[in-house]
Amino acid sequence: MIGLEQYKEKRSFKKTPEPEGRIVNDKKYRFVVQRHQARQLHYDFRLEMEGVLKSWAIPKGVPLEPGIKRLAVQVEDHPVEYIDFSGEIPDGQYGAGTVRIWDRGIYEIDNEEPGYLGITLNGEKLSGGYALIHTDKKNWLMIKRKPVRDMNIE
Ligand SMILES: [Mn+2]
Repeated sequence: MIGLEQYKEKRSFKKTPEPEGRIVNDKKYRFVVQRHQARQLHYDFRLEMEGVLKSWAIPKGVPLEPGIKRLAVQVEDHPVEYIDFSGEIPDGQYGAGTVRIWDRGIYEIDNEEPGYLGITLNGEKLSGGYALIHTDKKNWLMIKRKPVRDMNIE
């Protein structure tokens, strides 16, 4: 088990010069949002995860303001190379239409539980905390989380 609880329990950081410390999560993964003008316009949100791109189609796009919920329909995992794809999918092919990269950047996982994924995005357009909440079957809701006030400032 990984954690600093035992380390912290044994020490009083007001009295010892030892570092209180925090768990360092230096793993940075990429995300992309592709604007996909297919038969129906939608935005494909993809997270680099476990060697693939976990993917959701969001008809109304990624929410930009806290509190707005957007339906995000999980679709099949895509290959990591798809993160750079921009182009025309020919008529008659699956998803025929135009794909353009709408935003890209890196993300961190803040919290992962069954049916819940809390992430922080750091892109060119999108930034801050988001949550993906599983509702049923392939349906998830994507919500921009409200900024958390810095607890250390008094
Ligand atoms: Mn698509």
